[in-house]
Amino acid sequence: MIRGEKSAPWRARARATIDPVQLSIIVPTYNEAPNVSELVRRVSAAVDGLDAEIVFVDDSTDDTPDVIEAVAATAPLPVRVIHRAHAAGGLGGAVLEGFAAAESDACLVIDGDLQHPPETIPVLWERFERGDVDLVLASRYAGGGTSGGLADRTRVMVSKASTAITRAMFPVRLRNVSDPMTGFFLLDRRSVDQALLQPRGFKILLEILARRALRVAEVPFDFADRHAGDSKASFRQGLHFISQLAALRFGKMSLFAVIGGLGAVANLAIVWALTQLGVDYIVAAVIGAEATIIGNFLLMERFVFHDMRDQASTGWVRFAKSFSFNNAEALIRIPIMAFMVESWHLSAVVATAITLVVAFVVRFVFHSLVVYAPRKPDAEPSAARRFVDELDRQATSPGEL
Ligand SMILES: Nc1nc2c(ncn2[C@@H]2O[C@H](COP(=O)(O)OP(=O)(O)O)[C@@H](O)[C@H]2O)c(=O)[nH]1
Ligand SMILES: [Mg+2]
Repeated sequence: MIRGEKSAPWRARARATIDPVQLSIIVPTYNEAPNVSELVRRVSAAVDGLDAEIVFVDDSTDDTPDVIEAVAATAPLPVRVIHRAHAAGGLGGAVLEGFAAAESDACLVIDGDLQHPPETIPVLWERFERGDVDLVLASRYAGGGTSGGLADRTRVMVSKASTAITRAMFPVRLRNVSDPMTGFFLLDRRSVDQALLQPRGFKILLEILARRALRVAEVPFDFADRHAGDSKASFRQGLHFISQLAALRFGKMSLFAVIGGLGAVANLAIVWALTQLGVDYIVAAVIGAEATIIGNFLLMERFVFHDMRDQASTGWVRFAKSFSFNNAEALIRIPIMAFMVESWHLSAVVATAITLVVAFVVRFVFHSLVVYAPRKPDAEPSAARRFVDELDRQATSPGEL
C-alpha cells in the first residue's frame, strides 16, 4: 500500500488528531510477545509528559499482535499494531512502513526486545528538539555508550569490524557517525526521501545515511541484554548486510579491486621483463613492486577517490601516506605469511591468498579513512593562509575614492 506511492506521501498527510502527536515511536517486531508489555510500560514511563504514540510494525508468526492489542487496551498512550501479511523488506521494510503510518513527522525507531533502553528516548528527544539536526542516533560507540548486550565476543568483533568497514566506505557521509548500524534513532521523516530507499535486511539507518547528506547528532547509550526471546540476527542477515554495503558503495570498492588486480599483473610483467633483460631478480622485484605502488596510487587518485581529493590533504601528503602504507604492508605481509605456513601448516598458496585478501580490505580501509580523510573542518588556518585571505579581503573591499 504505502510503499507504492512515489511522491513524498507523508508531507501531504493531514493531521486529524486534536492533540497533535509530537513523537511517533516505531517498534519493528518479529516474535517478541514476551517483551511487549514491559516495553510499553517502560516507554510510557519514559515519555510521560510528551504526546507520543507507539506504532508496532509486526511480521510475527506467533501471537505477538494479539499481545500488543491486549496491552494497547490499558496503555496510557495510543498503541497501534500494523501486522504485515507479507514481510516485505524485512526489518528495514517494517521501519519504512512505520514512517508512513506515523502520526507525527518526528519518528523514533526502537527495537522491541528492550536492548535499547526506553529511558534514552527523552535524551534523543531533547537533542532533536533543538531543531538543528534531521536525525539523532543512539550510539553504542560514542563517548559513554557501551555494547555490552552483544551476545558474545564474536558478535562484538563482527559488529566493530563491520562498523569500521562501513565507515571506511562512506567516509564523508559517516564522518560524524560512530554507530551507523544502530537500530535506535529519531528522525524527521520529511528529511528522508523514501523513493530512494531500498530496504534490504537489517540496516535501514545505514541506507538512510548513505543516500542523502543529513544533519546528524549522536547521543551515547548502553546496549542492554535482550529482555526475553532470541535474536533474529543470523548468518543470512550478515550476507544481506554485505550485499547492502556492496550495492550502496559498489563503485568504489570494486574499482579499487580492479586497479589492485591490474597492478598485480603489471608487477608480474615488470619482473618478467627486467629478468629477461638480465636484471637481478631481487632488484627486479623491488622495481616491480615500487612501480606498481606508484601506478596504483595515480590510478586511485584519478578513478577511485577523485570525489574526495578536494576535502583531503594535499597530493604529496596523500602520496606519502599511501606509499608508506604499501611498503609497510609488503614488509609485514611476508613474515605473517611465513608464520602461517610454519605454525599453522597452511600451504604457501593458501597463506598468500589469505594475506592478500586481508591486505586488500585493510588497504581499502586505510585509504578511505586515512589517506583521503577529510581535513579537519575547524582547523586553524595557517599564517600564510590568513595573510592571503587578508590580502584578498583588502583587494576586493571598496576603495576610499
Ligand atoms: N517487523 C519486523 N521486525 C523484525 C524483523 N527481524 C527482526 N525484527 C525486530 O527487529 C528488532 C531487532 O532484532 P533482533 O533480533 O533483536 O536483532 P539483534 O538485536 O541485532 O540481535 C527486534 O525488535 C526484532 O523483533 C522482521 O523481519 N520484521
Ligand atoms: Mg536485539
